[in-house]
Amino acid sequence: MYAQMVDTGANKLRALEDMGPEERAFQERVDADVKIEPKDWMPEAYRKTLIRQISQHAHSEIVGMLPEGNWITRAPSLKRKAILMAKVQDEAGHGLYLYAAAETLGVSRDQLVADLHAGKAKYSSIFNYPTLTWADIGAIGWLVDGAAIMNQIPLCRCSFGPYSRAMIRVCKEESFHQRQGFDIMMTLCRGSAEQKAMAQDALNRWWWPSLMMFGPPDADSVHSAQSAQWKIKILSNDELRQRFVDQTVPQADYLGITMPDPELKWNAERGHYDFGPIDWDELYNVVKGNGPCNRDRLQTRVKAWEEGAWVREAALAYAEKRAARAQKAA
Ligand code: BYC
Repeated sequence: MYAQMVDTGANKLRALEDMGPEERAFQERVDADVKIEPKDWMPEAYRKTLIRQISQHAHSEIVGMLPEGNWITRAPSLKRKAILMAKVQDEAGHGLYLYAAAETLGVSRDQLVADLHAGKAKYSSIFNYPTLTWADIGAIGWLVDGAAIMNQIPLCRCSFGPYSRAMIRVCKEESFHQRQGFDIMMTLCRGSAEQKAMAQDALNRWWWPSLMMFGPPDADSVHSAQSAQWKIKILSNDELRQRFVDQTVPQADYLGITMPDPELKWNAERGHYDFGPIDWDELYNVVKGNGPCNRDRLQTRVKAWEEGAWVREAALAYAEKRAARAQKAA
């Protein structure tokens, strides 16, 4: 599969015969689907790529709590409030597994968090859009968690053991998240004309940004070819995006709402939906920090970190006290 990416990708890959003995042995293990574990030899670039991707993924989970967190106090019933609280809490857990997986590569969580707060680290573009109505919470679960699962299922088979294992649990939880989002959309679409219009409006605003979550087109994806050779990426950005469109359009039909894309059409010859052009300038602009909520998201994270300093200090003091007591008793 990565031969296909080499044709379109920006990077040239190294052939096995050009590698030194350690690198060749590493690549042969990857090719044989043997997991790479933290203490195994690995190329420095593989380690750096994983730290980049896993930490961006962790930051996405943490920043991703904010758009939905905004609606916990405004959820329309106690049941919806409890469900949303549990979902947002799950996202925090995903962030923690992922920071822990990144730490196995020799980077500290404090450093990763400091980079996020300094605006140096990326996180998924999607979380820089506002949640204007309750229907947005439905659209996030249905589309954003749906896109996330599409991307994360192949990551369960990626070559790095701690990342692949974290993804298995994350995917199980994400599938509940996706269903709760679809359930919200379903309730709205079966409700009053006004509620259905809210669901349509949320779809209109979240559809294109959800397609952007899969990253730039393969031809412009700088990391794809190398990540495919290392089996960090099992499917390309465009393949995953197409699968997501094919899976989601019938779900919108079932809900009785329409994707905001006049060019969307089933192509019987390809066996896939054709869809209109994506505004890549919008993605690059949001990733550069100019999305509708980038500044607000970072400020909120930094404030939460500063205001939580006393909790971290107390937890550390307690752990030290317990360790000292245990040592004395021993
Ligand atoms: N947004 O060469 P490419 C969730 C960057 S959270 C921002 O294709 P790669 C949830 C990319 O990082 C789930 N940046 O890169 C949580 C790279 O920049 P750098 C989030 C993007 O890594 C709460 C550059 O563009 N999922 O489910 O091969 C509530 C070139 O791209 C984006 C993950 O994080 C973007 N959309 O492929 C609800 C999945 N796209 O690093 C839900 C893990 C691209 O060179 N990550 N960039 O400065 C991946 O699978 C891959 O990193 C990507 C990009 C497919 C995203």
